[in-house]
Amino acid sequence: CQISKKALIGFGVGLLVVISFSLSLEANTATCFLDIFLERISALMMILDAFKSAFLSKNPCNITKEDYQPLLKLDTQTIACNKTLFWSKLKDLVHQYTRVQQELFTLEDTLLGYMADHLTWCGDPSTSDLNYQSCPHWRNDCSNNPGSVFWKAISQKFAEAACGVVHVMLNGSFTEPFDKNSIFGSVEIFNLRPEKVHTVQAWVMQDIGKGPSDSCSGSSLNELKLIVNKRNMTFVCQNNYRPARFVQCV
Ligand code: 2NF
Repeated sequence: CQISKKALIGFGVGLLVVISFSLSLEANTATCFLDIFLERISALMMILDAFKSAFLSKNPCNITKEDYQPLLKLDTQTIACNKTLFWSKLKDLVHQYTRVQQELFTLEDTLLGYMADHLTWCGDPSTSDLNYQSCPHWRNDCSNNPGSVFWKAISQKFAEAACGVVHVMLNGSFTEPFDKNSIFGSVEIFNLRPEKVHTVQAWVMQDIGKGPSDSCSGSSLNELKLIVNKRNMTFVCQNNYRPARFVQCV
């Protein structure tokens, strides 16, 4: 959906909910509550300002990774080792799965990923306001649009921070579950740090009722295995990982 004033308010309210929740765990006096609340509001305002500064008043086809650096610097959230879950071509299932088992975290389970998921946004060089009319589509119009650059930048940071065993859920009902041109295949896999990540665990999930188009033994997964091994990490692959299969069946 196109970002609108409502979406921005939603973005702010969402952040406030996250802030208030963490606040409730920490503060047990009214004064402390107020201090922390004001501190978090100011953090929220800084995050919103950094987000808007990345693309407002700029050509929406000429956004760079550097435009989002101030925003990324404000994001200090970390995911524990062995808890990162990447995905490609399987958005609904992967998020149903993390909602149910709550052990692994996708990019959309982090603050920035959660806030931007499902949104489209851009600016216009002739005004300092959001463009409420139209934004370039990443596939049809231009690749350096605010959304694509944002997702690539935060995907890169998410991958660079991963450690231990990393997991990826791929769609075995596609002929190429591992797509070299996807963000997983072009950004995330190449930004894992072999000095911190020892194993890539792939789960290849087939749609219920559809035959497999590709599986762990297919050429697409073999291509992923070669990339992982070449980068000195171990590759492990499992078809239709049972805990995720149960979620698919619900
Ligand atoms: O919208 C998101 N939540 C999103 C967008 C882009 C990337 C999330 N990601 C992160 C996730 F955390 C995954 O680990 O990258 C990984 C998934 O991206 P993928 O490209 O490997 O997987 P797809 O299923 O092909 O795409 C996922 C979503 O991203 C959009 C696409 O329309 C789909 O909604 N998308 C893919 N490439 C781009 C791009 N270059 C894109 N949106 C903007 N620019």
